[in-house]
Amino acid sequence: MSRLIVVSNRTPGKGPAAGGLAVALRKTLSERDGFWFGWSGKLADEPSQTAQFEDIDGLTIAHIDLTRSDHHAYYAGFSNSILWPSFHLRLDLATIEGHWYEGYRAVNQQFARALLPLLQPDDVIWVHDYHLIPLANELRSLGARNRIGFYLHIPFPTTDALYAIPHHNELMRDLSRYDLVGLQANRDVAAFTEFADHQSPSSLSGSPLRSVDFTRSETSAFPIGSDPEAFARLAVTPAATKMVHRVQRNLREQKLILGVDRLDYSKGLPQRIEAYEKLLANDPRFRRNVHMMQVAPPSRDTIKEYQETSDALDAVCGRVMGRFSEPDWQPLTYVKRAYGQPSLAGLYRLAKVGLVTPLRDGMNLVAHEFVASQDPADPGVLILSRFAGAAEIFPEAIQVNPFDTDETSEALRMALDMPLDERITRWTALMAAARRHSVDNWASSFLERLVPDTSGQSSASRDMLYLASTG
Ligand code: ADQ
Repeated sequence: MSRLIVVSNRTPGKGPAAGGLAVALRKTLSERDGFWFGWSGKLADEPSQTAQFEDIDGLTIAHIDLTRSDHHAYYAGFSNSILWPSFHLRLDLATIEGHWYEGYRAVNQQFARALLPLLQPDDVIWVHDYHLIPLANELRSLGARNRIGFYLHIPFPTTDALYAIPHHNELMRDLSRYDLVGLQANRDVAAFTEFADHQSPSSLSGSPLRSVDFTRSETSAFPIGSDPEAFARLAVTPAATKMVHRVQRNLREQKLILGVDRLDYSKGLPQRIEAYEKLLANDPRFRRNVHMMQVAPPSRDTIKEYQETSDALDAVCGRVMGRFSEPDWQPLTYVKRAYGQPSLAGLYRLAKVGLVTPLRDGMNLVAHEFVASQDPADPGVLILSRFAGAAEIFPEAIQVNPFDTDETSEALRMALDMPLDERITRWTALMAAARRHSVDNWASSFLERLVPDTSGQSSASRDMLYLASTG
């Protein structure tokens, strides 16, 4: 079996892997030879020319250091102030500084130069996420002939939003240099196809590119998932139960509504709290009988738009607290810190309602984890944004338009009043879907498509095609 090289912005650190993705890829890598390549997390005066290898909990990691200025332009700049907001259709929150593109390309070139000498001819390379769109092109221009796949964890933008991104044509040309481009949902494949069918006639850079040719690159939806069996087990471990008891002491008979997110403007947090406010305002029988907990640790907090989202959330939480709290009852707990997976699994299991209402999301693994952690005999209800990729997987959730806080408030009422038999029927279908779309199935279906047993085309003939297309 060929070696697998996983490439992502950051390499996993020591200790238990935080997210489902790290766990899944770690497992995939443990089943075959290969290594994980990426940024070490360290900033140096000079960019690393070669990678350092390290064994972390049985996983082979190769990492490089970046300079502070390259990292700023590549990560906080082009990746998270241009690509992230544009791909989430928040052009109003994008900061366009043209020079960040040079840092973004420089880091991708640095990744390619450090990775190339480590490659063997039949290695399979799997590149992750929007930070590294140009990597295949950079590797190919240095002579790499390997099968290279790319997976985009965030939504693919509409054509209009894509046109607003500086150098979008180069980025699309870069994507066409992958053998396989994996997207989260059918909606993303439709947006991608629309761009491919109606390309921008010229680039803004002044040097019009030839139209981008996708005929040698396959694009398809590979919806990511969680490890539902692991979450189901985790939710009843002593560590999870400890969290359940801790929260239950204060909740007593109140029903828990739970939100768990990174603090990010794409997650629809202020709108979610507003919907809860409307529930309490419109239906006084819920006061004292429900409690909402929002767990939202800060992320990317050097970026101004993230600080503003944090301030907006503080303000709306304060307003709801002031409006409805009584000396012996608070409607809301807002926790600005991350919890480990066992504590989260306990919280998911305790909650009667999982409120997952991003304004736009690639998939949203919290929805999967919430479903997997439920008690089959008394499951909670999932309220899900129809703009999360997960909406395609979970039609049995109560789906809402997260911008419409009246609709979300009504969904909360429905969920809190839902009889047990309907909760069980919905949850049974949701859990079956979570199992079908487990993270293991995701990784194996992507890799099987990237490296079919009978590819029908040798790497030499692919290479001829590639050279012909690039002139
Ligand atoms: P994220 O935007 O980070 O990921 P999400 O999928 O919801 O979003 O969560 C990823 C992981 O982070 C989950 O395993 C979750 O448990 C964990 N997490 C989230 N909030 C947490 C909290 N408050 N405390 C502790 N852990 C927390 C990006 C895309 C998503 C896509 C994933 C995977 O934006 O759309 O689903 O990648 O492809």
